[in-house]
Amino acid sequence: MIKKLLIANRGEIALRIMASAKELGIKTVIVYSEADKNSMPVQLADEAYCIGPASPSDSYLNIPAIMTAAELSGADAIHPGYGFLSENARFAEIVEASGLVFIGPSPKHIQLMGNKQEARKTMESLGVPILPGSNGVIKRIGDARRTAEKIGYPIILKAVAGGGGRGMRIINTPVELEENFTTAQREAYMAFGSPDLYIEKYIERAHHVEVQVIGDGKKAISIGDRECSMQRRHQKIVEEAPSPFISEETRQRMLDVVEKAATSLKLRSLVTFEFLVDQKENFYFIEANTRIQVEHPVTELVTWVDLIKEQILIASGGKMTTKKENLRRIGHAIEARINAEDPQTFSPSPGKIHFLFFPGGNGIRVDTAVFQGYEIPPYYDSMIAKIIAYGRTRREALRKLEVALKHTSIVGVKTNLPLLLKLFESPEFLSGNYTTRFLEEEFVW
Ligand code: MV4
Repeated sequence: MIKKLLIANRGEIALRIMASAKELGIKTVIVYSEADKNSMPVQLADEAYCIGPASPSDSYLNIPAIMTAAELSGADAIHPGYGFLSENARFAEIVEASGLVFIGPSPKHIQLMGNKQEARKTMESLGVPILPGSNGVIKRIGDARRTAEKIGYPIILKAVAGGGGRGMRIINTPVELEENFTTAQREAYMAFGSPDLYIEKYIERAHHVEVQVIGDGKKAISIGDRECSMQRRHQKIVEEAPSPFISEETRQRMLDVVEKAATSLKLRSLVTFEFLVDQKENFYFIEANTRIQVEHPVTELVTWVDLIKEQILIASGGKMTTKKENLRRIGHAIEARINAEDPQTFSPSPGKIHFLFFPGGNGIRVDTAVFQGYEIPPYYDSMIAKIIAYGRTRREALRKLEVALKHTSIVGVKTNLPLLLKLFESPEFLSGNYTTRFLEEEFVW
């Protein structure tokens, strides 16, 4: 059993991990940057180690500093949270080579899913539908031309080492392909250290639906789906469980095909499988994430599975406490991400929080690490809280969420609260049939 857990992250997810660890009687160690010395995770952890200056590359991505803190503290496991080192296979390897437990999938699985073309090929071989596209890595423009002619325009160029929407280019014509291919390779090389690209048929009006898998290395279970189409520049702002768009029949087919593939792969810990779903409810695997995700609470609320606790128990060598026979999905959950940003321009709005209030109430969960008097540092992402509502129906969850947002008060920094409230009045959101284009291209307020 794990006795002492080092949390290599910050903010709300550091607190969320700490809560499950403490519930299990595990001591907690936090590592923090100079900019986070007055943070809530530092206050609440049993031990805290400063690992460097504010810049992520000097602290939360600084593997030697984190490993030193692990050694000094006597921690026997590391949880990476999301972002930072969470999907770094080399980090997972180093942790394991040091005799510590890495809380997450095996380094091999992190590596496999980090190569988006390998992941695509692997899923296809396991019977998961993928979009028409390249069979391997596209190295030369000639291969790109041939693939594009075969599958037809529009196509999308993606970086093999990319993911999460970074380094993608939509290509509508052969001329655009000629104009963009080399630049896309160069950009991929600059951003991800590899110029390798792959091609997929581009689907225009898609839903982004993902499936949460939990596995113990022997058996994997699909525990539920999430609708994640409400996003801007690949930052999700609202997530729901279950997806209000897909039918029960589509959902069941998606969960089943993912569960079979994940079991074949002998996945351990948590993995999320992302799909694009078109208007006819055809679904296509696009990528898999080998970390706990920001939006995990909506799945926790409808399934009653404590995802972090499961991660810790599985990593401790125990088995999943989740049993497929006992798994239930009841009701509906909606999460709104509160960002410290200008709601018009979306530019970050760091600074001091002079007054802060979050409501509670039936079916309301608030995951946050901010408090009155806290100064939001400018070095990290702008998400400062997640308000999640749970109800028997989507309507009920939405009403509860609207009331909770209206009762929220954050003074001192700009937030996206006004945008969220307007969004929840829009007919498109109310209908549940909104695509990834909605927030960026269709919503006016
Ligand atoms: C796509 C796509 C359409 N066709 N792939 C975005 C997140 C990343 N995981 C994959 N993403 C997409 N992949 C194919 N073949 C549409 C998206 C997409 C998107 C693309 C451009 C601009 C905004 C977008 C928002 C969500 C999803």
